[in-house]
Amino acid sequence: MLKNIKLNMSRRIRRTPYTGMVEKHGVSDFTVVNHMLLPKGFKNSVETDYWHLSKEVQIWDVSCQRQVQISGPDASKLVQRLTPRSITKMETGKCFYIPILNENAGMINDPVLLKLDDDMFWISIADSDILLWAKAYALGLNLNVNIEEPDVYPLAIQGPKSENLMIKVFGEDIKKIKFFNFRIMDFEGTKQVVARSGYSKQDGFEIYFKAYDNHFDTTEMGEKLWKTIWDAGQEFNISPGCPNLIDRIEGGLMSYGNDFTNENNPLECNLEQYCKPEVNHEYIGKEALKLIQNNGIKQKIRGIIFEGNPCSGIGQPLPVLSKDNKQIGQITSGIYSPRIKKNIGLSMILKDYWGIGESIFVQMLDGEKRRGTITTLPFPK
Ligand code: THG
Repeated sequence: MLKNIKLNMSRRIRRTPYTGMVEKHGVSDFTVVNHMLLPKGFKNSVETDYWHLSKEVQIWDVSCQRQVQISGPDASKLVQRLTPRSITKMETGKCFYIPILNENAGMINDPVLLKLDDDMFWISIADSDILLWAKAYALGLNLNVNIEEPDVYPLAIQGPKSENLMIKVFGEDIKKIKFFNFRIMDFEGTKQVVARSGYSKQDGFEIYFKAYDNHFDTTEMGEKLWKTIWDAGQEFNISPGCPNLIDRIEGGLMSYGNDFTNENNPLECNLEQYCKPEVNHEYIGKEALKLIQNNGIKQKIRGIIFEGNPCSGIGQPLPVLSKDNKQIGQITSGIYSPRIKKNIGLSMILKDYWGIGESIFVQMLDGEKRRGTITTLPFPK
């Protein structure tokens, strides 16, 4: 296993307008998502950050949530072809969580879709290259669209005090933004997309920061936004943060590439509510998904609570075993929950064993077997 070995930085690993700020705040680790840096930790432990996130407010550089902008006369036609979720009734100002499938109904992304106008969408992607996928498909279909990755750098403000902080910076209209909706808000004379959303189970917002005019330098303006929020956040005990593993797992928020891959279909990922069999529109993977919908699935993502010493986050999947020692799945994200006071994990589990309350064993990297139980997602409060 790799330990304490540095990852070399290069131009291919893109910095964000806020990277300088997170470095000043003492970032300790990064990961790379969509070829861009994502902070993974600061000075405090994941557990300290977890408690802070659940009580206060944090500022996160989630610029790696890249936008695939689809605009033009055929924009909605293309977007609809990319997902089983119907966008017929989607209004401007809405955010939709959408599965994107390949031709075998394998998941290739689980982004948030924003409708900016009837002919303008942003697909806020997880870690896979949807830009090329969408471009190739549009070329093949000869659609009249423009597809690009705009200079948009999402900044997340998460935690129960996020609303009061955002009101201080953007005004009372912040209160009018409902969950998974966005509004255009003013910052220093620029128009910014501000959504009530984020990769945590706390209240929170995402500012899809863009330095619209060419006369604004993106990094300068981004740092200004960060500093403005940071200064306003002092009275709310703001701290720098990042998507928190404990909060994410407790909340059952899945991570593409970790908890599921293109080997998995959306039903295995508990996304059936976005894959209604009765929709009329064509989309990539429809035939394959129909077969799966008719035949049923063999495995799905469940929660697991397991015993033993607090687990500090797992670097590779851990086998899940039945009572008679057969491998029945694997934990793909796991950590100790200080609230549940047990280790918890997200895991893909075979059908015969996915019943709630089923007793299982988790095999640690050193071979130790620990008792565990299958639970619902999100984890019980
Ligand atoms: N915000 C934005 N873009 C993103 C993410 C994000 N892109 C990558 C990644 N995260 C995509 N994955 C998710 C997963 C879950 C949610 C959002 C993005 C999420 N789900 C809610 C839930 O499960 O409770 C609600 C979903 C719904 O309304 O249907 O928030 O975080 N911009």
